[in-house]
Amino acid sequence: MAEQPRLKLAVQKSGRLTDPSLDLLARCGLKLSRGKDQLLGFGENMPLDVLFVRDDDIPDLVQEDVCDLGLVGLNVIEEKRLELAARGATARFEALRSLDFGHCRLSLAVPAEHPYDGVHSLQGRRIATTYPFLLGHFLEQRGIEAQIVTLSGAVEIAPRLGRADLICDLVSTGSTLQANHLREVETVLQSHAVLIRTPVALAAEKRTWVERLLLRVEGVEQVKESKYIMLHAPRSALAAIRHLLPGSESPTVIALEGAPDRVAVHAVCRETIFWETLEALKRAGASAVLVLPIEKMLA
Ligand code: PRT
Ligand code: ZN
Repeated sequence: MAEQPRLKLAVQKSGRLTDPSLDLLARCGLKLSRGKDQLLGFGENMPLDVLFVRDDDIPDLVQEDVCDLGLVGLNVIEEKRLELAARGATARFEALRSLDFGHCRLSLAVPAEHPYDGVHSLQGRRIATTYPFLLGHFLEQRGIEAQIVTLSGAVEIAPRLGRADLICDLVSTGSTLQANHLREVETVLQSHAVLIRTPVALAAEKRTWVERLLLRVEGVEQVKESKYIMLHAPRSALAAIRHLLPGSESPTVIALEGAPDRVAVHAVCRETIFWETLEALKRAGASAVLVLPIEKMLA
């Protein structure tokens, strides 16, 4: 029998996206066997292998069809897209889905004591970055001419070293900026991880597995915030209670044996349930309220 074709997915080898990427795959049911320092992880229960690489290499590996899929930051693919466009080429990888991890923003930041009153203050300045194309595009769209100083890292110390007047770098908590006495002034790009795919048509078996994976990713992302809530309530309070349940479309209402005016309400809530919501439910007449985590969900 012919061997089943295996999908190859590129994941960052060691960095901020590694753990959340592997966590997502594990939640999608993938069991990966990987020897220490091995570049390739073997999917034991799915025809899917994981290639561990530097995040910057992922867009090329996917558009050159070395890998079928990749998990990478939007910042990396958008920079790549602009870099290719500058050379008259077109990016050939395709974004399949945004993911709920790797959140950060590419921002401009000025030394804390530096005055700033709008993008025109950037005119003629030297800006250090590892994202020259995204920054160039941002400036060009606003008609600003500035000098882009392209660095390969340690951007945040460039102003102190006199290499630039300000910086354009990724920010998540803002603590790096704060530690370097820099003040965030503009957002160039809001970023998060993205699942990308090859431009090449996939064989039917591979396509089926990509679709299954996407459905599972969907399920994993949905259950993150979702909870299952169960409660008892007087039938007369149903309208008020339905109104209070966050992000639930049609709760199940069940009659309670021996209590004709009371019902049990079960609902999937697709938003976080706060203590305030539970208190409001109680005030509306609910009792025996239970909130349960949901492990898996398939729409
Ligand atoms: O070795 P390799 O090339 O694979 O890794 P890398 O060093 O290029 O990437 P890595 O692991 O730092 O980041 C991988 C991806 O994570 C990025 O491309 C983003 O999509 C995403 N991401 C999310 C971030 C951050 N948050 C982030 N905070 N990437 C980098 N940072 C850096 C930022 O450059 C700055 O130095 O963290 C610092 C700021 O963080 P805060 O929390 O102090 O604001
Ligand atoms: Zn990198």
